[in-house]
Amino acid sequence: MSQPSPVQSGRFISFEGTEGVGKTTAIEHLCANLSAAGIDYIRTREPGGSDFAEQLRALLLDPATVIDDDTELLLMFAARCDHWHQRIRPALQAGKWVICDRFVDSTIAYQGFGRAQGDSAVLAKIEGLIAAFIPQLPEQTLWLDLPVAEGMARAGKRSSADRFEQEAIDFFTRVHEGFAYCAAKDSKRITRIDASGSPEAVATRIWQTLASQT
Ligand code: Z5A
Repeated sequence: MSQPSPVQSGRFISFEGTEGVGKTTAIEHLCANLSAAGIDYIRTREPGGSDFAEQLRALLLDPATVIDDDTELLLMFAARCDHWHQRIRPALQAGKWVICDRFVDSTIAYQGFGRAQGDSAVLAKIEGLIAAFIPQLPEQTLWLDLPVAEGMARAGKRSSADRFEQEAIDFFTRVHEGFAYCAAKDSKRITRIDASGSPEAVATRIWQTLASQT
C-alpha cells in the first residue's frame, strides 16, 4: 500500500520536553508573535488536537485508566493518526503554520524510555509505527530542556496530577534521556532550547531560533 505523500506548504513546528518545562507558556508567546507578524497558524497538542483524539486523551490521562504499555503506545498512535488526518494535514495544505505541543518524540521519550527503559525492541516498534502512519515529521522540533526536578517543581504547583504526572522522578529522568536520544539522532530537525530563565527569555530564544531558520 502506498503511503500518503507529505505536505509542502505551511511550517510544521513541534514542542517537546519533560513535565512542566514551559511548553504551554512558550507556545502562548510564540502564537502572540505569529499573530503580530500576520502569520496564519493553528495551535494544537498531543495526545489530542482533533475531536476523536481528545476523547482518547481524556482516557490516556485519566488516573483511573489501567492499561498495559502496548495498549498505551497504540492509543497514542491512534490519536496521532486521527489528529494528522483531521487537523494537521488540512492546516498545512492550507498554507498555515502548525504549532504542536508534543508529537512523535514524546512517544519515543515516554513510551520508549519512560515505560520501556530504552528497550531496543520497543524503540523499533515505535519507529515502525512512525514510518507506517506518519507521513511527515515536523520541519522543526524545539526541545525545551530543563533539569527534570526544576520542571517537576514548576508543574507541582498544580492542584491535581494526571496519569503521567503521577509518575516518580526516575520515570521523568528516563523520559529526559529519551529526548536527549531523539536530539542526538535527528540533530537537523531537533533544536535544544535552554528552558531556564524567565518565560520572556525562553520566548526570545525560540523566536530567534525560528527566525534564523527562515
Ligand atoms: N504523552 C506520552 O506519554 N506519549 C506521547 O506520545 C504524547 C504524550 C504525545 C500530556 O502531555 C501527557 O501525555 C504528558 C506526556 C504524555 N505527560 N506528562 N507529564 P501535556 O503536554 O498535556 O502535559 P505536560 O507535559 O505535563 O505539560 P505541562 O505540565 O502542562 O507542562 P508545560 O506545558 O511544559 O509547562 P507550562 O504549563 O507552560 O508551565 C508549567 C508551570 O511553570 C506553569 O505554572 C507556568 O506558569 C510555569 N512556567 C512556565 N515557564 C516558566 C519559566 N520560564 N519560568 C518559571 N516558571 C515557568
